[in-house]
Amino acid sequence: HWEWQYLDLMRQIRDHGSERVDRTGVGTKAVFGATIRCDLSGGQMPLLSTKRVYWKTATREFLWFLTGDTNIRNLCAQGVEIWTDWPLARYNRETGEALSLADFSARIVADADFAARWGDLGPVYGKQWVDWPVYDPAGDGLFRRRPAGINQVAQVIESLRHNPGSRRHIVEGWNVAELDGMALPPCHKTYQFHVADGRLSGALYQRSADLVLGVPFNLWGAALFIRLLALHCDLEPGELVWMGGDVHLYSNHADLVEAQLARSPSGSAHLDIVRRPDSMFDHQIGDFVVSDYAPQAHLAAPVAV
Ligand code: DHF
Ligand code: TMP
Repeated sequence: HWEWQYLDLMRQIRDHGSERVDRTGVGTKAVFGATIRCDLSGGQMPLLSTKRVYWKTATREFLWFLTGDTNIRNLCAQGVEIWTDWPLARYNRETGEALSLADFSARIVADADFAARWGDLGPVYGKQWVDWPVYDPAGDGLFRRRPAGINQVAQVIESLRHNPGSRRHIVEGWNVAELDGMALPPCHKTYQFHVADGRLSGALYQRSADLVLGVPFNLWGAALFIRLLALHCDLEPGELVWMGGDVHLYSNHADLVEAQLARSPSGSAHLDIVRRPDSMFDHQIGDFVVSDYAPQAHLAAPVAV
């Protein structure tokens, strides 16, 4: 079962990881460099069974990336709060208030001006994926921003369709010039796709990986990316290769790690994409149906901000 790779990595970090003081101050144990491979053929997905993973939330996040949106307002309006902590921390820091997440989120949804002022994460994933900014020389030593940037996802769809043998099917989030403006520099930073024998495989390089909270979502998102590209390029899903740089366990997840390591994988979840809109950018949450998913109980964990 593919999930043993995840559990073995978790055990490896618990037992042999280096203790590191991290940006958040929480503290981690970490290893550097790890791989998880998962076969996606037959519709199988890397959805953890040893705890419930909210795949609809992860799917909503992915669809939000595809719109190019970087404001949390559309997520909050759908009840998705996985990005709310970072704008909230900034709001409370800069105003001196102590707004709760629920109140902040409600205000983001109710008040468009407030959302525009406080809900934006900066030019994160969505922006770089579908609207990577381009500057042309204006002739006077200055540069002018093109009205529309590069849609890397659309370009990869084109290259997969017309030049499947290419080794350049890449979607990159790490825009060096814009890192300063991002709430968090991209963690799942590089995707590469690969066609062989009519099958589309994908690799994700994740520079920094919270194995407990982030990685379950990132595995799902990367597999969904492959499935959607395969659907729209008439290819069969191949394999997901996940590669982590700094892969860590936060010290305040220790109890949860023990609970999860006491469990064994059960069953294997499948995803059906039940509607194929003309464009990959026109999917809705109802297009995604998961079957054979009977996970063990959810394990709640605090997120390090
Ligand atoms: N920071 C840190 N320290 N770890 C992260 O994983 C992380 N991920 C980010 C942004 N910053 C981060 C974006 N992705 C959750 C999952 C993914 C995610 C952020 C948060 C999370 O809290 N998941 C919980 C609850 C999900 C829910 O209630 O919908 C989980 O148990 O999966
Ligand atoms: P860092 O920018 O200091 O590396 O902190 C980012 C933290 O968020 C780190 O614990 C990794 C985690 N993370 C994920 O694991 N997956 C994600 O998709 C995101 C956005 C963050």
